[in-house]
Amino acid sequence: MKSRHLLTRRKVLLAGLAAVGGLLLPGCTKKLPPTYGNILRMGDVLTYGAQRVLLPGQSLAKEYSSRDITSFPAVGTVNPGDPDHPRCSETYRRLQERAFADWHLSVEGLVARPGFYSLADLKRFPARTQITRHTCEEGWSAIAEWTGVPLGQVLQTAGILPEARFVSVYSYDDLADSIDMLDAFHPQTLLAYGMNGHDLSVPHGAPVRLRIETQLGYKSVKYLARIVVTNEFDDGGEKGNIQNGWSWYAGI
Ligand SMILES: Nc1nc2c(c(=O)[nH]1)N[C@H]1C(S)=C(S)[C@@H](COP(=O)(O)O)O[C@H]1N2
Ligand SMILES: [Mo]
Repeated sequence: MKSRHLLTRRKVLLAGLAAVGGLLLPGCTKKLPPTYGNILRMGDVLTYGAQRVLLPGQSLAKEYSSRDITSFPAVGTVNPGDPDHPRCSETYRRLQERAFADWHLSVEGLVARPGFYSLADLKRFPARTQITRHTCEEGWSAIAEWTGVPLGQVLQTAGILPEARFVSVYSYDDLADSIDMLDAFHPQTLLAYGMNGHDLSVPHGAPVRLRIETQLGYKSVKYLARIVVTNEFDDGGEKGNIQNGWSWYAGI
């Protein structure tokens, strides 16, 4: 049983490598990341192509047990409402003062029903809780329990249109990022409002952050303000990863 499994995996691997090799052939363009064509982004082509071929469907990131939960540093922005923060947000500071009672997430773009979702609205969806390892590009990792609503459920409720290809997200500390539909509808991709059984704290991205368990830590954008469904790739300009030297696709 075990060896059969291994053999199957090996076959899949070989098929996968062959397909990656064939990435540049016409007809395979959907395996290319939207950053294709920029020589500095060749890493995206390989990791995106390999993962999209080797991990067909939606294989899950490993989930842990509560015994495995570790301490978890907060990095990058730890409070966008702090006046000393270089990208301080007055709006965020006011939302924080009222314990995020006035916070809402805007869902717009290629959806049939654009609109705003309050924290209470998001908590009315069936919740998912998962204990996963966060891996930061800077070389540390940590395990926590996350609770939230799968992003795919919110997108489905908003009525995603057939031509949609990407989901862009915008944060209160003025970051912009995007993911493709496979990651947006991945069952472990959450709009997370809980961490280790508590409301998400400000240092970890209150009131709602993304959890993208299929990619490196920086894709799990904190302090969400807005989600835009698009069919055109937006690199986020100065607010995006690419101009700041990071890959758009950071699969793990
Ligand atoms: N809005 C926002 N999201 C962000 C960041 C940030 O600075 N601002 N940092 C990213 C990075 S590099 C990592 S490793 C994780 C850190 O999450 P944590 O602070 O909960 O550990 O958030 C990611 N999401
Ligand atoms: Mo990170």
